[in-house]
Amino acid sequence: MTASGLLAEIGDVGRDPKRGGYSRHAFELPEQELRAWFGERALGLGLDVDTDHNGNIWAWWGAPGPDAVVTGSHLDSVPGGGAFDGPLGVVSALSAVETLRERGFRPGKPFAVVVFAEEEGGRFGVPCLGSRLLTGTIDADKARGLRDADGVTFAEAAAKSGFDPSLAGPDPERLGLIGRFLELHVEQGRGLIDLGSPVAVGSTVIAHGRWRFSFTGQGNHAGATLIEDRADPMLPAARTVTAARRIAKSRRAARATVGRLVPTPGGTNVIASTVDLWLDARVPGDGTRALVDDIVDAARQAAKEEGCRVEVTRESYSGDVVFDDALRRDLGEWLGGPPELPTGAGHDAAILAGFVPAGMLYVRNPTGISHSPEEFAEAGDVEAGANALTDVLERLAR
Ligand code: HGY
Ligand code: MN
Ligand code: MN
Repeated sequence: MTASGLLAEIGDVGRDPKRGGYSRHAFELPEQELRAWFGERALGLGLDVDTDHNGNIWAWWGAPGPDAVVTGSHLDSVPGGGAFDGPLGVVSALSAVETLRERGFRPGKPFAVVVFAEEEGGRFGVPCLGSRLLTGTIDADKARGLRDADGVTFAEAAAKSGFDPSLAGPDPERLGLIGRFLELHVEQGRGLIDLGSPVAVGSTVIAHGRWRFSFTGQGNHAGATLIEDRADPMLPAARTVTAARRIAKSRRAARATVGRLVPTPGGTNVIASTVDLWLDARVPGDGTRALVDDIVDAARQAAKEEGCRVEVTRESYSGDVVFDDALRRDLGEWLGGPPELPTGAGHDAAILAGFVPAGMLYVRNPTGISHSPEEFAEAGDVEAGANALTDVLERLAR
């Protein structure tokens, strides 16, 4: 089945009627449905499927072994996300295996298709949670204690889904099997539109992190409390949002985003007692921390002036990543010299790049938009991406 056909098969899983797009979060029903779908499709291709202690699914073509060629991506989404971010890499990998089988190809090396868990951090707040656990780049106890918006911990959710959370953590044996990792992903930006090419090779991923700001004031009545008698945490929160934009704008290529802001208790006629907001900050090179420090200073100043307190917690951080040079060159040569693109989006391939030779292929997205229902890839480009992946996998797995 073509990559587009496989995408269509899951086109109705996890649709979010309120936000639009898809909400497919770790261990929730839609994601469980996608896991089952992937398992069935992989088994149908004669792959042996097993899920590791961190919730990552591995579909092996032949026996697991060292120097394995591994490809894949993720199936979870951001809230209200697009149809391609994650699934495109998974369906293209399945389609590549089917095409290689039809060509009578048999891998000369161990070969696996992998689906990483909780890449978006859409439920537990830390992106690439499955690949961070696999590689030991997150403390397993910290991971077990991560809570979703309802206060459910990762450990509780994992246990409810049949995993033993006490086993989550670094898996050096499995990681050690990977000889090369290659992730195909829809482009999240306009690079390929302007370059007129359907496919690109990934070059770098910029540093990025997430910080939680918790503002505490005095909850009170919206009508009975004079302005001068208030300690309203919404004010320093709002000032932090605008400060983040002002400060990021003053720095080359810096990005600072507040996409999530939660007042408690959240009543229309209630002055909030606390307001939590999450800052996503990204700067190429080592400028992220300095950017965040300035935003934190602005937040503290605003909190003081409004008679509120603020607590800032770093929830995740990944430094700049440059993909494996030799792999990047091979991909470029084998694909006839497509463009090379940097990205501001994080990926499991970037986590793995710290441990194994890893690379990425991007597929043109004519809207350039991602993390939104408007994310898109034309069927022709989806097939061009799947064909490119098939060709390079055949060479890597000879
Ligand atoms: O946030 C990111 O960059 C990725 O989509 N997880
Ligand atoms: Mn994403
Ligand atoms: Mn992604």
